[in-house]
Amino acid sequence: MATPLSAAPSHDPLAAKLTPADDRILLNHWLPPQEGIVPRVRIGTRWVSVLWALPLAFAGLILAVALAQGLLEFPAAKAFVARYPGIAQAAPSVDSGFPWWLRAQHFLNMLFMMFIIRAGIQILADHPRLYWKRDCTPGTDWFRFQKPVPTGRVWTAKDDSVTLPKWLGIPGLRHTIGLARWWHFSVNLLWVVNGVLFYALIFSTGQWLRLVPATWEVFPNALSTALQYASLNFPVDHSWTRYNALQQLTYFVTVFVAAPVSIATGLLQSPAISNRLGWTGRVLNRQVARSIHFISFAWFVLFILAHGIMVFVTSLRENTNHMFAGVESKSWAGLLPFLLAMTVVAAAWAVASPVTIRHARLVQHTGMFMVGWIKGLAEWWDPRSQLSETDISPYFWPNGTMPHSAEFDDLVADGFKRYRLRVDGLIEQPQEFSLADLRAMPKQEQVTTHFCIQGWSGVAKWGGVPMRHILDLVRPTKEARYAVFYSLADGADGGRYYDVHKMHNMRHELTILAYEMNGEPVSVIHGAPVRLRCENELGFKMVKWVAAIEFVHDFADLGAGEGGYNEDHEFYGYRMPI
Ligand SMILES: Nc1nc2c(c(=O)[nH]1)N[C@H]1C(S)=C(S)[C@@H](COP(=O)(O)O)O[C@H]1N2
Ligand SMILES: [Mo]
Repeated sequence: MATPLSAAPSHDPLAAKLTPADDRILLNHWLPPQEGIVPRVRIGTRWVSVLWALPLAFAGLILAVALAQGLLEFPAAKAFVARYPGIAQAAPSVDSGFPWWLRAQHFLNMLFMMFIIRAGIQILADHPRLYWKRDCTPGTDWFRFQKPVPTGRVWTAKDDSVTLPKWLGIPGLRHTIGLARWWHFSVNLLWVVNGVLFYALIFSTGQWLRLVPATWEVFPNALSTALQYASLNFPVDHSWTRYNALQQLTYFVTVFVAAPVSIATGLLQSPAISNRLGWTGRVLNRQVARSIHFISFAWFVLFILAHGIMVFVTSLRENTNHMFAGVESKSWAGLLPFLLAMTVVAAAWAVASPVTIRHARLVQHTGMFMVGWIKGLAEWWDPRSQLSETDISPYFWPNGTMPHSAEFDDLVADGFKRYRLRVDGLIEQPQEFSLADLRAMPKQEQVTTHFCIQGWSGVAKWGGVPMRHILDLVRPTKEARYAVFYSLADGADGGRYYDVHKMHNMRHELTILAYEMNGEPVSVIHGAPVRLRCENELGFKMVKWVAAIEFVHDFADLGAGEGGYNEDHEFYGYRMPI
């Protein structure tokens, strides 16, 4: 039988166990640095360092030059190049030059990409492995810059994260995914707005004719251009009016393939979106999406490198005149604006990490202001997607800070017989439930994917009490706007782990208090005796080892007031369905 509590205590003792958190990253409290390794790619059963790409590319380039020069001695090859000089006859020309808006957008794109790419690498460093399968079983990764997963000990996803240099990642410290995500998503939004405007403007002005191939002859012409570049006898340049076919194809892929693919595969990594999409979300599951996202990132990096080099080696003066001054001339008009633009990018590059470390809370709040509303909208989606038992992952990464207290050890020792889940706060019926009480309630089972913010995922079957049932029993008052879940365990930085959810999140069909995982009582590592499952959120919102649930009107006075332990201490957002 549930034990009614006479009245909600005026001051919650668990709330007193929360810790305030600093608004900056305190280096001596933060997860200590850990080196990764040089990135490796798995080919069959062998792990090959990506550094091999350097000598291979060098050898490949020399070979390409030799081959192209040799080939162009043949009359047939010469005839081919004469017939397809690089720009198709039928390719339309654009005679409005490079208007100011196009030049401004090009500059903004460059600035935004610097943030997006660096913050993206930081996010990857929080789980420095890529997989094709949703399960993330150790050993099934195809790319990693971390050693193999150690065996014979609990190795959490947090243990697995690695440090990046501060000039590369934003902000470069280990496990700063919370802050990196604010940068990545906020700047992504700006980048998407810039991109949508760009699409609208190029299609309404005829500038699109530069980018979209209009004839099949683009392919032989692209081959011909590649041959000419490789022979070091560069094709004639008419980029003021028309790009050569190779250039056009590359730009086309970047603007119309890589960019949309990046956006789609980014969004598909979100629990709310992936779960909502059903079949698509299953085929393009989080790890497939994450791997493709990485490949399109690699395309962007190679493109930027090649593009940058070509700007210099073809004609820096003419190219910068086009893109930074909007003139077709041999003057120096574009050089100064170009250098200014590069200075702005370099300055932003230099300050991004130090500013983020010093003003972490500001970065968090700015990010919430920029993209928090989009995340909030996605939270309203019912996470309908359920999988079947055959989908259950053979391995499920553990994560978080395990309980270390005599209180918890005592509970484990007697099989949680003395465990009580306290439910109080703004409800009509404050009460305590034993594990037996919970087991006697209606049981719901669900096979779902877990999405950890760090990037890994795993499928398990969870069994427990629907939160809807608990709500019916305790009857929250009208004032209750949030449910606070307190853990029996502390968080990484001391003070109780806790997390806050909006009420509507508690009414979702798949929100349960789980006491079973894959048909067995939940293990201590995974949250015994009871852990929350809230399938439209990222993993950190699902408190393990739940001690109490309190219904409140506001969470500003709890901990540092951000709505949860990781929100307070690691600068995450409290609504995280994306
Ligand atoms: N009490 C508590 N709950 C927690 C955490 C924690 O550190 N402490 N970590 C969270 C994170 S980040 C994740 S991804 C999931 C991991 O659940 P699992 O260990 O069952 O995979 O638990 C969440 N719940
Ligand atoms: Mo997580």
